Amino acid sequence: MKYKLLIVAAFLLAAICTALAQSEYRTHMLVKVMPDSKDRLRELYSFSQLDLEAGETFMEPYLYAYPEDLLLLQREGFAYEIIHENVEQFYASRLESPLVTMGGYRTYAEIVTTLDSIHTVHPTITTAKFSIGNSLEGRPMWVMKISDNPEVDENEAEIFYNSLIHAREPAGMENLIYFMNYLTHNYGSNAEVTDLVNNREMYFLPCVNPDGYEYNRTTNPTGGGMWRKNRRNNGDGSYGVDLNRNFDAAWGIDDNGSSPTPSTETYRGTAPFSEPETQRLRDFINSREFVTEIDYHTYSNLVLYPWGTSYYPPPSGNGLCPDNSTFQMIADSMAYFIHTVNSVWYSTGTAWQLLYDVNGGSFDWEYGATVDHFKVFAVTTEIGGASDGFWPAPSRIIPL
Ligand code: 0X9
Ligand code: CA
Ligand code: CA
Ligand code: ZN
Repeated sequence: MKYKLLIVAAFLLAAICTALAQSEYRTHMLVKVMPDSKDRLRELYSFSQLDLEAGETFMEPYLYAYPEDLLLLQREGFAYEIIHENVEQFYASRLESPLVTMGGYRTYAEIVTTLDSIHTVHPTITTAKFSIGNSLEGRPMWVMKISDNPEVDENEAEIFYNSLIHAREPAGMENLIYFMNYLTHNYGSNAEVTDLVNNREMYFLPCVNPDGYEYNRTTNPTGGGMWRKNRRNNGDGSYGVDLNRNFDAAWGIDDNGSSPTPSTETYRGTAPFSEPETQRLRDFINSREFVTEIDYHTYSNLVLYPWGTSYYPPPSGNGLCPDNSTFQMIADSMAYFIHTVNSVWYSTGTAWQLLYDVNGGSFDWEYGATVDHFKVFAVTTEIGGASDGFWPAPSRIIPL
């Protein structure tokens, strides 16, 4: 009898340990994968549990790997090379001293105080920050408008800037805040800036995914956290929905551009707009008249535009939107100006041409859902190169 109880207890303990192990943060290896042909590269990308990102070359992507991922590579016969045994530690080691919060990147709380201080110093061309609603865990999603007569809804083109939909991409947020500072500091002295502020209504949402970003601060307080999704408890021991797969645009049209598996990094959620964060974004966009939008991501040195998936619009489009040439012109001009600032040429194109298929992504809905709102010329910038990775050294923030 005692023996039986002991066995039951042991099983229970094992079950609890598994549950704990699944919800606990695990560090990643940075691994270069070397498939020897394009077919094998495609095969590699078909394993949706693998967190693959751009590498130094197209044929050799980087994998942010758990130990079991290496077993998969071995089983499938992919050559690979471990670059860092613990990429979080590597990121932390090149970030600033622990005395500076998050290795030189603003925390969520610091983003909030930054918005407050911009408004305090420039009250005539900014609104006070306002919330467009709360995240799943109840954190406000703060927005600030920059324009002349900021409290008045004027007849000026409206523009939307946002960042940190992916929690491990803080260089996008620093880029967005740099631009807010640039506009407010140079208003009245720089003619181009003054013209923009006088004749546009620019809205800034620096942190689309506060729960994921705060989670990274908890697990990796000095920076380098690799959490991407929101913090939805999926009920199977896994957490998080990829917010950039949760929009109502070709949502879940295949398992290539997003994943039905909750534990994967591109999990699309249980339904389009199932997540509070995407609902807030949707309602805010529907309440305004945006003509253009940028969402800042990292990394790969790209300017991307719709469509996200190669056979959009469904059921069998060719992946090019009706405004393809306009988008090309916008993206190429952006790439041109980026080059004048930092001497890096960004590649331009649709997500599926330059990266991989994305379904349920934000810009397809922003551009395509014209029953709900204006047609938004929405683009994604992927800032920085493979050596920058997700937490570039702080000395790289200004150049980026
Ligand atoms: O996969 C993504 O969501 C983006 N790349 S990232 O490495 N930052 O995760 C690309 C998104 C393309 N944009 C949209 N389809 N909206
Ligand atoms: Ca105005
Ligand atoms: Ca207006
Ligand atoms: Zn991203």
